[in-house]
Amino acid sequence: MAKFYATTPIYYVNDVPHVGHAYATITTDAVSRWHRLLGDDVHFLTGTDEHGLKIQRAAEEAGIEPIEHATKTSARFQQTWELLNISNDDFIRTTEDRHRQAVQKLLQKAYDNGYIYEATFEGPYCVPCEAYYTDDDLVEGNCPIHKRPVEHMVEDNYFFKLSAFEDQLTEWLEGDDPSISPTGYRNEALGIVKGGLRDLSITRTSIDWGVPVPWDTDHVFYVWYDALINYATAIGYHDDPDRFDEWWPATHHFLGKDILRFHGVYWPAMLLAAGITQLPQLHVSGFLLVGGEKMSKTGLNKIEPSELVEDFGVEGFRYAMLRNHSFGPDSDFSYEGIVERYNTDLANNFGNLVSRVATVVSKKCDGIGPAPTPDATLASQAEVAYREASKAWDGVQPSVALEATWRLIRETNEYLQETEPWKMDPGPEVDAVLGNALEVLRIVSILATPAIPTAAAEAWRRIGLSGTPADQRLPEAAAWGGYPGGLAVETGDPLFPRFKPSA
Ligand code: ME8
Repeated sequence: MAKFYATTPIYYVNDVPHVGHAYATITTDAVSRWHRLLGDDVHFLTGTDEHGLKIQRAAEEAGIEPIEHATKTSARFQQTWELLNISNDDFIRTTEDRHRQAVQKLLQKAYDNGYIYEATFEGPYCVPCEAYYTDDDLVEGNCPIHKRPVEHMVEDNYFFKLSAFEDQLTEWLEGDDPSISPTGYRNEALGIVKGGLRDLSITRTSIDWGVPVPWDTDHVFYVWYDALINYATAIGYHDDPDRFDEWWPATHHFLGKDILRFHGVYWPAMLLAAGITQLPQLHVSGFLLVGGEKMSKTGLNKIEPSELVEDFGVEGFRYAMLRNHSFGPDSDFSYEGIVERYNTDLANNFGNLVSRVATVVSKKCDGIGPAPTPDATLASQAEVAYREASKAWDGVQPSVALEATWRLIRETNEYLQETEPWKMDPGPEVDAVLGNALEVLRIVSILATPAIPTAAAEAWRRIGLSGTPADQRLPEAAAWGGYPGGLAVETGDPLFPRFKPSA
């Protein structure tokens, strides 16, 4: 069985989850669910990044210990992912013992292999980034990302010989494997490597909120070098090497473009330094923007995922996030965009198709769903939808996959509009039309499962099928003709009631 190990970034606990985090996690969840449909053995990891100065200061401001602060906020992330029906198999916190041990083991290996040395470091530091910059990186003396003043720091610390990996990283990035997608981000990482790599300061003595350096306990590892290792920790790097060896080659990191440098340059070099030569695949998204600015918890545009769930339901929110934002480029986020998408695709198209078909089956076929016909036009349209959706999910393009799926729904609504089964007399003609529409609903329920698993399962149940669409296996389950006919079809409340913004 093919393996698929999917990871989200682990989120900082200095503040609560926002829509940008939800976007990253929902995308990873949907792609993981797609791989489960393919029958892959999936391991899906998310978690929280709890060390570093940023967290230490946030805790000080709140007047509590860092661990207390981290535990509270980490719980907020876990609750949000539960609310959003995220199917993660594990949730890692970097303050866990399993993680401390893995960090120490991996970096000790890099040290033993001669890739870590001690020196004094001095330079501008941005606390929100948790990163040192050079004077050249700064924009008018400010952090290039946060546009805020930096702090001047002087520290004795350990350095990682990043400069030793220029050739290996270039080879990896230029190689045949799609190491980083979309390609623009691979080129960006390549540009960083080709621009020349300086060694990195990877430890701190100025703070103690971190993982101690095993060979010199006055130091803790700087938060990023601790954080990246979470991906190795969770699959047994420290305590179950066989498990690690099984999963590691199937690693897919999902991340935003803000942390490309860490994942596409530093992390692969750290792995190589520790003797891990198989490098992960990266899937990089752009930012959701509000009024042209990156959406964040500190911006004016702060919107909590739970507020959107209140208005659109879990699946309305999930669907709109996946469908409205093409994975890769920056994308404008708007509330109105969700309203429009929800009403058009979920209420008017999918929801309407489910109710319409059930109602006509109840009137014309005594509530018993007929079987589809083999030569229906819809059969070839369904085949195209499957082919396109499958290619798009494999290539981490949820918006394209859902568009292909919803095209089939629209085509089926049009088919009903043209054939008007509600005007037909009971008999073989109406049976054929409704059987075909039911077969589309069966296929669509499977294809929509990564985005809207609960509504898809409900549609599946209403047309009389047993089990759930998530239990089906692709590609076989998408083949035309799977709806057996003779099943009791249920009418019910609208799956997605039309949303009317309150005045
Ligand atoms: O960087 N649009 O954590 P973080 C789209 N702890 N995605 C967004 C977004 C937006 N406006 N804002 C955030 C960290 N994200 C580190 C990661 S991993 C070893 C350590 C998403 O809490 C996006 O995926 O700042 C981004 O990369 C991630 O949240 C950063 O989350």
